[in-house]
Amino acid sequence: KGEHNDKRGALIVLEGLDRCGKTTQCSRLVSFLEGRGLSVESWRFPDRNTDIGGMISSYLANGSKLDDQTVHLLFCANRWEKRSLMENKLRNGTTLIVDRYSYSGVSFSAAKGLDIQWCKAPENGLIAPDLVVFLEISPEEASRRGGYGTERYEQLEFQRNVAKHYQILQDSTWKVVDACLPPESVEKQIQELALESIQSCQNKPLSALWH
Ligand code: Z5A
Repeated sequence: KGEHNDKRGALIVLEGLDRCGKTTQCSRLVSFLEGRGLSVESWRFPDRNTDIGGMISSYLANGSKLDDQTVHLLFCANRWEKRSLMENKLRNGTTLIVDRYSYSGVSFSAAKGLDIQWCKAPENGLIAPDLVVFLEISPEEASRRGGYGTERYEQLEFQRNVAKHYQILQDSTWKVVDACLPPESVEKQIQELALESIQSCQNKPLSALWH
């Protein structure tokens, strides 16, 4: 199996409050890396294309009633159902740019009042990112951006609570980028961080959340 590890891809996750610009920056980063001839794919969680993703989507659109624990486990299961594909891609040298991951999973559920350790437990064993880019924006600033307020979690007080829990989860893989800078400047910083991570992950085996 060792030979697959020589040139593995990097797992790069973008996180942040709603409307911080993750989607914009994920697609810009993928184009940039493709332009450099790298093998790269754009992923996002929730992945709404699976059966579990469909249940999540309906919940987020206020179309179904589920208790908080159930919702938490659905989001987590949605990552687990993609875990082996994720591992294969990374081992085969494809870098994955992922819009939200377990940090969203824990921060959003803990913000509803669930115990943070309980929230982290089922995420144990998912692949640990090589780099988490946290796009920092205040909930107030985010709410002034386009399209805010249509889904279940898009309320100021709730986003403040999510922000608090994100802070608790910060670890050594995190790089914080000011999401209120012009998009081009955010983009440039993320490009540098991503290139550095793609380079340095070559010497590191894949590891698991959450030690
Ligand atoms: N959730 C959860 O509870 N548990 C989990 O495990 C996971 C997620 C994975 C849906 O996620 C919800 O699920 C989410 C968390 C929860 N709820 N909330 N809140 P989603 O990823 O499907 O949806 P989203 O977070 O709402 O993402 P989004 O709408 O795609 O927002 P975004 O990606 O961060 O931002 P954007 O679309 O790139 O940009 C937003 C606007 O800002 C847009 O008008 C841009 O033109 C503008 N923008 C972008 N960058 C800038 C800069 N630099 N300056 C000024 N304006 C900018």
